[in-house]
Amino acid sequence: MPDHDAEHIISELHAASLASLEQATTLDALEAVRVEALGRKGKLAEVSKSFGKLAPEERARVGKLLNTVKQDLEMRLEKRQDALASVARDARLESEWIDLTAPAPGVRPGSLHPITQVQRELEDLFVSLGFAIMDGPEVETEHYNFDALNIPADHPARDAQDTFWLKDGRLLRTHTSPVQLRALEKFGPPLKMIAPGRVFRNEEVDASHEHTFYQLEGMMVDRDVSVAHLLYFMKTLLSAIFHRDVTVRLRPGFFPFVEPGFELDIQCLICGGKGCPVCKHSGWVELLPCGLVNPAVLRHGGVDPEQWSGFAFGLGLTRLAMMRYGVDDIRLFAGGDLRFLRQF
Ligand code: FA5
Repeated sequence: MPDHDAEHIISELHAASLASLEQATTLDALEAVRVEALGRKGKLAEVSKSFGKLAPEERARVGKLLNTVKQDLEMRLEKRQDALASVARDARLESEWIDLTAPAPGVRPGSLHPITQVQRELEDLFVSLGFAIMDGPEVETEHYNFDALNIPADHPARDAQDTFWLKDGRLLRTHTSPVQLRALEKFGPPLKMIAPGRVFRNEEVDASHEHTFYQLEGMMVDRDVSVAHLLYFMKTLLSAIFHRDVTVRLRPGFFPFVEPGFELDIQCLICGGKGCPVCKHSGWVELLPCGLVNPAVLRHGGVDPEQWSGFAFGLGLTRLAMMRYGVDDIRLFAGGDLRFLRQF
């Protein structure tokens, strides 16, 4: 092989290798270029094999050229490798970037219990109507829970509200009505108040009955309070909670602490009135017993019934939450099952 041929081939290999080097966009592709040009079985190695046939002075010249080309290629490969490595590093950093200030994943915000949600909505509503929010003890005396509400020891109404007694004669309150008396004694008329809270009954648990549940008591005592006032507030309450028309029925109801007394029932929203375990197959759910405060109760509270009159109601808050959210078993509320609670 004549030396100028050898020089020509080397120059061409040089140019071709530089072109492939420029085109290589990944470290792998660059490595392939290196192996092809400079590897043990690469193109330059192949050319140098044919040196044996050259005259010694030509061999020296071509050998020098070959070394220069090798060095040049090595230098450029290294540069290109650095550049590609830094691009690859940037891309990796970009893809692995995390925002250390972002809230930790996996912690989901909690939510209020559905009964608390309904209770708070009602509190907001009644506060906007000028009612005060009051509280009473869950461990009550027989006097406030029964006697002062016109339910003496031998009255059959006590059977409907069987409860848990403490050894000292006190009891777990069966309803929120004792707060009526406590409020009258403490503040006197005129008075507008609600008293949400937990109540207890010693009774068989089923789809719509718990031994521990929530009620919301309400009372307004003023001059000439009538059934018309009572109905206005009951309607306002129901439309605020359900945001839609619900079918209700009003029927006479007996409670010793009201006169006249009513039961305000709501058509069952679980079955649409067709009948189900929640409404005991009647199509109606007892929700809102109410009436005009019995003069005997006003007297017990130190209020003159000749001067003042009032209405009172005892909303079944847990049942209301059932109707509002379409919960078909009351036991779910206290069951602590997060799959249930997370829906609210
Ligand atoms: C009372 O407790 C009266 N204190 C209500 C009242 C207040 C009447 C003021 C007049 C004036 P009753 O026992 O019906 O009434 O209970 C009231 C509501 O509590 C019922 O309508 C029902 O919605 C709910 N309730 C009663 N028992 C249970 C129970 N075991 N589980 C869940 N909710 C119940």
